[in-house]
Amino acid sequence: MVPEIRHARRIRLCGAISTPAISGSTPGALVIVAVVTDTPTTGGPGLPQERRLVTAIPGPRSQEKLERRQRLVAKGVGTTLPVFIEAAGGGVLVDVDGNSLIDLASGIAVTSVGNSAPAVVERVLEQTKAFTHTCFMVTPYDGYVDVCEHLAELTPGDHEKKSALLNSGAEAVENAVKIARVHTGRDAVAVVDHAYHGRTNLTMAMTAKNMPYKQGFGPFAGEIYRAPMSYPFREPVEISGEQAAERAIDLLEKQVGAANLSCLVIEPILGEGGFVVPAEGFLPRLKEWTEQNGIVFVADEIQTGFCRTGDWFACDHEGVVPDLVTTAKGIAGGFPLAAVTGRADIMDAVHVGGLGGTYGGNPVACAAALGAIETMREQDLPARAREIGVLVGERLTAIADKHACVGDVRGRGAMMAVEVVGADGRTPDPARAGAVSAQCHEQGVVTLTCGTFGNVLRFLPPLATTDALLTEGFDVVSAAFDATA
Ligand code: PLZ
Repeated sequence: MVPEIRHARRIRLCGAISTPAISGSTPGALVIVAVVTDTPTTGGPGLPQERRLVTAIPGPRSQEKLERRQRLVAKGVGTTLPVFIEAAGGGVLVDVDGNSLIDLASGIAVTSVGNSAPAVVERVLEQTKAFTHTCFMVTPYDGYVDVCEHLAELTPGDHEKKSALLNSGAEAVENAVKIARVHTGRDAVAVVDHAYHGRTNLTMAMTAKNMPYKQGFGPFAGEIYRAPMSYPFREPVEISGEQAAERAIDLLEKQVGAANLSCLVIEPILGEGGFVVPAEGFLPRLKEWTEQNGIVFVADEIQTGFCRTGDWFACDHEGVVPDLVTTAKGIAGGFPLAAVTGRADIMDAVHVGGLGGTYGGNPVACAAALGAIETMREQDLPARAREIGVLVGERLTAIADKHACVGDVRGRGAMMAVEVVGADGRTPDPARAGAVSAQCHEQGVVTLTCGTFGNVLRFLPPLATTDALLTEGFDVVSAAFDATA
């Protein structure tokens, strides 16, 4: 008799034995011993790398859990794709109904090395067994200093560097501003249009978009000034990167005064703001101007950093060497870790005890970062991001050729996007972008939107994904554009 396996997901094969160990079976027959278990499937790269839909999205088990989530979790915490995840690895997420989804989001640019990457898991387990916390400010440990050593080596520039480790991207940005203010003795902070820097009070003020990040949460921190960004697709007339930089500089000089600015904080490619790639020359000119005026240039590489754009850092592309760099997300394969890294003299401007926090540079998060960085180095993930960029770029260009609603294809490496517009080729069409994304979700592909106007579909696959998954994923994206036409 062949047993029917209804919920393969929940059956773990424990081994095969030869009878007569089990009474009543034919001596010598092979008996497969299986145990039904609630233990979740192990994630990591060993998971079958496939899209598999066995229920509607969300499936019944996810729906049950969503009802519970709604009862217990604050409404303000949103959900992009309402399935509960049980295991993930490589380029897929597996939900509690047994659906395997193609991941084109990496938990917002975090799991670049893949979910449960072996080197991350191994080091985390080892560290967890040794000790989980001391607070680095109370009694130090090697992992923290090791991460700082990697950061000094990998971030742009070969000058002497130091780092401080924190828990989240927003916290890293806040600390960069604190450091720049002490170093310069100035208050004002310059940011750009469409910027995203976080959800804490200071970083909300630095973030451009009101809904959902700022609405009702004021009053915001003062002394934040916003300059125009280089946004090639939306320039009324085409201007060069240098010209766009002069426009920003002129505004800051007239409205703030260079001598009052402590720092300019900028994402080298805007993330939440719409994957806006500034025109070439924009960043180098801004860097030059900050140097001339004693302003600290802070590159927010929280989304772009750690191989995402095909270099270790997006600033590398044009050889821009920031004074300070903020990192988070991809640094630790999914563990909460963030950093400010920069010129030793600037970092050391702050008095002893002025920087820190209970968990900043937690030993387990540091172990995860060491595993993630080791993986990026060994597998040359910047090169993999460039390969992904070629594949995804070709697919998106093909979609743009077919659908006039794609006004712009942009990005770099494994950080690519399309901007969706109306019939005039310009008016943002967030409804269409949302419909395409929703269709992808229904078909088992995890996509995200972004942009000040909500009309940008962005793609951030794990660098650990396969070409086959990317190809299938973009078949689905392409079909979603057809279906919503
Ligand atoms: N700087 C450039 O991309 C985080 C935000 C998701 P935290 N981006 C994802 C959301 O809706 O909250 C981000 C970023 C850049 C800073 C941050 C903030 O990083 O780790 O989310 O605090």
